[in-house]
Amino acid sequence: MFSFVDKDLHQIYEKIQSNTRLTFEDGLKLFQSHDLLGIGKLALLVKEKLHGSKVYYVFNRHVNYSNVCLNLCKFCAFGRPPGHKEAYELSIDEILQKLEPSSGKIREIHVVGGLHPYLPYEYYLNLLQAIKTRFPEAQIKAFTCVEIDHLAKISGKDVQEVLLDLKKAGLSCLPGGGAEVFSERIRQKLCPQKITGKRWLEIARTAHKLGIPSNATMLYGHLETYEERLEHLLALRELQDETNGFLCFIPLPFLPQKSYLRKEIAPTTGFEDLKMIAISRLILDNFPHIKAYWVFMGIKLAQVALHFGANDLHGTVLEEKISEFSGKEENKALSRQEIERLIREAGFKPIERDALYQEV
Ligand code: V47
Repeated sequence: MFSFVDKDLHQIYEKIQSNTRLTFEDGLKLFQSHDLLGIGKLALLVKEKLHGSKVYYVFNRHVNYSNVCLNLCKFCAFGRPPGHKEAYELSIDEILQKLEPSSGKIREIHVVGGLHPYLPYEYYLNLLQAIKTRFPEAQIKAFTCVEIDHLAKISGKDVQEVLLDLKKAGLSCLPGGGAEVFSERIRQKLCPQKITGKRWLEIARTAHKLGIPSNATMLYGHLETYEERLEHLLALRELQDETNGFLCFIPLPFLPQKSYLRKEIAPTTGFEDLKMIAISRLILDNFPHIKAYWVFMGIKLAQVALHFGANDLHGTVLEEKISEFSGKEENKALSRQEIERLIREAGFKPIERDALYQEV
């Protein structure tokens, strides 16, 4: 029997022991509690039930093909309007060259960018085909639901047709970006041009029904309330009940340093980041994996998060432009040895995976 500083956590412990689903109210109690170690203990219990001592990572690379974006969300320091002096778009050859230097077999290539007004539909299909031809062993995780909506617009096709075209060109799964917080109130304030939360969920549903799994994220630590975080998590849990197509959930701490909001919003604290990981593990009982994304969280805190419910440390990376533009002073890459050491020193067993969480 566990003992908790916050006595309210006993009830939640009992629910977890009896596999009773946590409610919105339970989630609120968890967010309002300061018993971080108690919440962490609960999340670790769930994680160990699901994965024993395994912690996953992937030998991967990121490709941010362009920062030109029509949406220009207030939280994003990466996007630039068309014609801006810092705007860029990479040719397919440039992308292949960037992926070339590799000290191991790349298993996942993560491709995302802004909503570019002029790149033609064929660019995206040719990009997938070219990557797949050059790196046949790598699975391609590309284009968030927001980009899929954009591709439907520029091609005049519906979302289902676009997803089938992309799948044929080599797509394995979708990354979890663009979800932000589903709350309309927040979207109106931070990203009024972006697709709604409802549309994001609808596109994820369509992908899952076509056999394309996806990840999900939540951007937290800006203007949202705990209630809005919970609504977001519960909407994901509900869709997962229906499709079982989500692989992984990734809470993304807002990095305000270079965004429009830097003067209004302070960065999240380590306490809040660990709580967010743990509560995600507890509420999302039907999600197989919770990722501690070291690129945004920082390597040291991501390692500690493995004791707070996270069972995935993402990957080796090399270059990732969203965090770089956002001012995150972090390593750009981790070697396989470094990732494995972080996992082992935390007391877990490192398991290399592919984009679909198959062990390699
Ligand atoms: O959708 C943008 C976020 C996301 C900022 O699926 C910011 O495995 C913090 O989704 N501060 C893209 N966050 C990243 C993403 C992701 C990352 C790693 C793994 C996976 C996966 C997905 O980054 C965007 C947005 O929510 N973002 N700007 C910022 N200043």
